Amino acid sequence: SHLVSSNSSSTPPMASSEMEAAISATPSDSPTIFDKIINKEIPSNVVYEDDKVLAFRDIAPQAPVHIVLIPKVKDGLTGLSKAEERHCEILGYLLYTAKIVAKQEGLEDGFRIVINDGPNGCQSVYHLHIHILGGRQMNWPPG
Ligand code: TR5
Repeated sequence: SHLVSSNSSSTPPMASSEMEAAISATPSDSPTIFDKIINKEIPSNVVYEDDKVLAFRDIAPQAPVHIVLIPKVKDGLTGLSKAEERHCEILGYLLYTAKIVAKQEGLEDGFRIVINDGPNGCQSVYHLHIHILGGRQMNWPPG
């Protein structure tokens, strides 16, 4: 017979914070928090919306203006590294919309666009998104 325990492997149990980090660091095509934001199940501070994209203020802003811009339909685009030729139209539209949002936010002195991809890119939400950062002098190189 074999013993059954809640932790039958030799790996020590994970703390819930480690579990969360591991889950968010694991690229997956599962629904993310952004689906709930798109569906208005979770409130967000929307700054731009149309039929294809949604832009809202980042909950943990890294600059005076920090906006997250996402496609409403993920279509497998968990991140830029998963882009296929069929995504070219929405990818172009996202960049164009980033410019519209930057202008709307008064970032005429310049701004920074960031797409984090995968664990090394520090991506935490696996639904493609463009960060729009501005309102201060940005640094180069980035961290
Ligand atoms: O780290 P990456 O590049 O994947 O960017 C994900 C971004 O989503 C981070 O800058 C987070 O601060 C942001 N984020 C995460 C949540 C969230 C959010 N922005 C607005 N509202 C949010 N809600 C309600 N929940 C989040 N978990």
